[in-house]
Amino acid sequence: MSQDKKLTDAQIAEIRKDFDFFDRDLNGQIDLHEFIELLTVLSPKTKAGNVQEGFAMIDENGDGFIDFEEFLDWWKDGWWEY
Ligand SMILES: [Ca+2]
Ligand SMILES: [Ca+2]
Repeated sequence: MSQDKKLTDAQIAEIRKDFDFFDRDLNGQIDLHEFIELLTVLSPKTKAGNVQEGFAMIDENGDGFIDFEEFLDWWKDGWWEY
């Protein structure tokens, strides 16, 4: 039942900043190692075993990287929201 939440440009810019922050090697994609760091910061309670599962869930096209679009979708879903 979740509505497709519209993000404002300002929100997208914020998310972009986070994405760039966690994209340590600045290749425009978040790999599994970068994702682990991200989770450590955003969601410290995540169990190690769930990391790969979570990564696979976000990596919609299954290429082994999270690109900004996939990251944005994940964000919109509010997976980590408190
Ligand atoms: Ca990267
Ligand atoms: Ca991907």
